Amino acid sequence: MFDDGFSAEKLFNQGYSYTYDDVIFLPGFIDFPTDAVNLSTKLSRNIDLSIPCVASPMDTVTETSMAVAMAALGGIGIVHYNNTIDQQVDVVRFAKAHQFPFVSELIFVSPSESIHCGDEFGKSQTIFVTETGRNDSSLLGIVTKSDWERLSDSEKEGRVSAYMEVNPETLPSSYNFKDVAGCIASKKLKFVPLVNEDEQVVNLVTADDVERMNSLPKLGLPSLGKDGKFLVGAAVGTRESDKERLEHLVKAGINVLVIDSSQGNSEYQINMIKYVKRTYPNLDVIGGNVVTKYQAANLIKQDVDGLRVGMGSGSICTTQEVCAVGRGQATAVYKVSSIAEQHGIPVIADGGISNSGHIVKALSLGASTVMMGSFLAGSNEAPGTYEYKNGLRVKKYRGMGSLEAMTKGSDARYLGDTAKLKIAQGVVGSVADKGSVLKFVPYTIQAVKQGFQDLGASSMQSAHELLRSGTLRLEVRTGAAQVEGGVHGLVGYEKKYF
Ligand code: NAD
Ligand code: CPR
Repeated sequence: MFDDGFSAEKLFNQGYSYTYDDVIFLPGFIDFPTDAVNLSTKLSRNIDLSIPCVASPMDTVTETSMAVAMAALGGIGIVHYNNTIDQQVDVVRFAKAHQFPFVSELIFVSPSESIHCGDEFGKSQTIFVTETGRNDSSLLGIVTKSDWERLSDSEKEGRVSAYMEVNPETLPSSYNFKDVAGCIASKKLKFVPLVNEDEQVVNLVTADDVERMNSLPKLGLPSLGKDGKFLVGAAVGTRESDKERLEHLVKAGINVLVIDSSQGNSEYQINMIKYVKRTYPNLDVIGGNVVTKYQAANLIKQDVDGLRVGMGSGSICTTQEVCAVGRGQATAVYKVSSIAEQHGIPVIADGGISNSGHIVKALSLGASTVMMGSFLAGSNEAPGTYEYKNGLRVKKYRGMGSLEAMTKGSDARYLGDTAKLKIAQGVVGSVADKGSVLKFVPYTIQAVKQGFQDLGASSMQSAHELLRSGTLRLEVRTGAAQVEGGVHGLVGYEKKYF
């Protein structure tokens, strides 16, 4: 081998804490096309994914739409727990009831209710009528906004049962996208509700959805469980009350559990892992967060099925500033994966991903997946609505330990039930509109494949072999090298990736 660059082992043992941007890989040898790169991977010991992407358990990132879209893409979403048990369970149930990535807002009323104004129709322009006024009973009728607008004022005052359309056209929720699209086209429908075997509405597909879907890149292999339903993960904390939450999540069918903490090497987490392993031996448990070999070893001893790596690397994070603990993410991923790999435990590189190059770096430094917050938060599928800030269309994105998120629901979890002094470890901000994850994630994955090809890695396994054998060579970039590595010296430019 030529004496050029450094092996990861040498580079990461010099006393520096490196971030993704600090390091750069030297190219390898290409003997396969980009499309031959296989990025299928493991989230945890028993959960396989066809793309290495995970949506973070944050309340501005992962609820139903995101969980469904990520699973449809071949990744996975981890549903956050900054809400009531019922709300988290509903998100999981609802996500698992989907066959493909359309998640219209579903609005229900009971037959005796009235509709007072057009805003009640929400974005989907349709209201479903069921006996209970919720999605847990069978469909009795529907009211569309356009039909409702044609009613006289006195009719609008009346009960919906007086004017709802009964026996609307529906399709079974087991239909695949092609079947649904075919029915919408052949019957010239504007929309069609999809119902389960109990006649409960689980999805609404519009003609616009079909058109949008047809314009997106073709989806690869979705993430499905043995029951043929989308894989969905959920996060819980390490409090006593999280055991009850977990019981309901398991009943709702979660496929994997993430135990959520910024510092996972604690007796609280170890006790929780022991409890989960004892109570739900078939459920994969991901522990974390950790950034050192010592932390990782303690969780590995408890037989975790995956490790989540990152402390202070998140875009909304102030942990390193407030608490003076953490680690540069490139170093953290390399160090933890060095020990996790010896035990066959996949590593999730969590936080600090802002472009496809960061994903290439995380995976080549030993991670099996990346967990993303800000990268996904500006998408159509993230919770919340778009607003305008300085002429830019943005969505809110906040840290789970920001004052705002803590006030919303996690006070007890974060501060101790009686704590009076709130110390935030994150901020509230916003991120630019990125469109649908169904569009930009496939492009991102294609870019990651190009990075792998440049390195000479045709799969996750071969990337990890290049790393461990010392064939992967890398260097630290000086400040000037980082400037040179970005666009520079132009008066103005527009950055478009696809
Ligand atoms: P946490 O629940 O792990 O810890 C909050 C506090 O509660 C800590 O002081 C902890 O020691 C304590 N605690 C936990 N379980 C306990 C128990 N059973 N009994 C008594 N005390 C207990 O949450 P966190 O680490 O503060 O993180 C909050 C959220 O913010 C999470 O979603 C986390 O992912 C996110 N966060 C992440 C990072 C990061 O760098 N990755 C940093 C800060 C916050
Ligand atoms: P980005 O993808 O936005 O860089 O980081 C997302 C990750 O940040 C989350 O998956 C989580 O680990 C971490 N995180 C969430 N809330 C946080 C707060 Cl308040 N502080 C520090 N890190 C946080």
